[in-house]
Amino acid sequence: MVSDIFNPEWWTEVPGFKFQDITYHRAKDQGTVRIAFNRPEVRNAFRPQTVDELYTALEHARVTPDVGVVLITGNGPSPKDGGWAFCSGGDQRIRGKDGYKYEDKEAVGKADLARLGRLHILEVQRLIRFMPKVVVAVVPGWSVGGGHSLHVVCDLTLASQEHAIFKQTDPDVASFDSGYGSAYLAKMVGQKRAREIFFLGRNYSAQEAFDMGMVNAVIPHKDLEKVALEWAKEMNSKSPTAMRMLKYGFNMVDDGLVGQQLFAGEATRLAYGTEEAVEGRNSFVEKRPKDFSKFPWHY
Ligand code: S0N
Repeated sequence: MVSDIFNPEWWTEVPGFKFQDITYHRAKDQGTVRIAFNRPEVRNAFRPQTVDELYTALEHARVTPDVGVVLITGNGPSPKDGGWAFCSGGDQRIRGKDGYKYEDKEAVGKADLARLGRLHILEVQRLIRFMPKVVVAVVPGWSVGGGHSLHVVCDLTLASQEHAIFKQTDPDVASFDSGYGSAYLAKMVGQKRAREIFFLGRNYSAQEAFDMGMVNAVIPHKDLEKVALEWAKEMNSKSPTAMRMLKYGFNMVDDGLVGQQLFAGEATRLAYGTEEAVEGRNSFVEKRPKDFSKFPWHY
């Protein structure tokens, strides 16, 4: 699978998975993984299976201790017309019916009611947002609808100068991401711009998206993969603890008590490594009075 944005010599397939709708690779020389939508013939639209696979790969990256950076991108070009895409959102031929074709009325009665109409792409958004690693959207083409919201929720976005186009079609197809996709976007580009993006649904180039503040860098298409790996390598060289405390610090102001919980969880993990915490635990286990007298009340 050689392409302008994928040089197989730089990557190894992550073993143990049989994915159909995505590809999952690890960089040969660093703790970076690449998860790519692999449905270029439909501009990398996601169906329920795609979302399940994406979640599985992201969760694997989350729990792999020597992975610090996750690149999410879209394979291409389309075999039909050569078009490039990051992701065009939910597959509109299969929507709200948990994989059953919209027009297949017979199938509706047979669907698993527990999963019917499940918007589990939102679970993917939360995993990206809450995982203590840096997640980068590498946008080689269209980033549309739910695919636009995915780039918004990622920590950083790198975009192809020639082919990236950002567009929000949600109200055209009667869907609405009223969470991170819109409200968090407004934090990024401002209220008026965010409302324009959703209410008019126009196309924005990589440069326009950069000027608005929702893209970190505009990169010549042929260099997109190389530059993404350079950014990832630089971030992977930093202190993992500092990076995750920073990510949770950035998130906390917008994530309410869940944001506070994640930040506090990391703080607790750090505190457990101190002698003071060891004294607290040991005094209980050894059934003796606790003695915190040697630990100062810092000022
Ligand atoms: C991406 C666009 C702008 C590209 O336009 P372009 O370059 O002119 O190409 P096309 O000829 O339009 O497309 C090429 C082929 O790809 C198919 N295709 C493209 N996007 C989709 C899609 N999202 N779903 C299914 N097929 C898609 C085209 O049909 C075409 O196929 P052929 O060659 O066979 O004709 C343009 O394609 C576009 O506007 N696409 C639709 C974008 C869109 O509205 N997306 C949905 C937005 N909403 C969401 O994402 C919300 C999430 C959601 O829907 C959902 C997700 C999971 C579970 C449930 C839901 C739910 O809401 O119920």
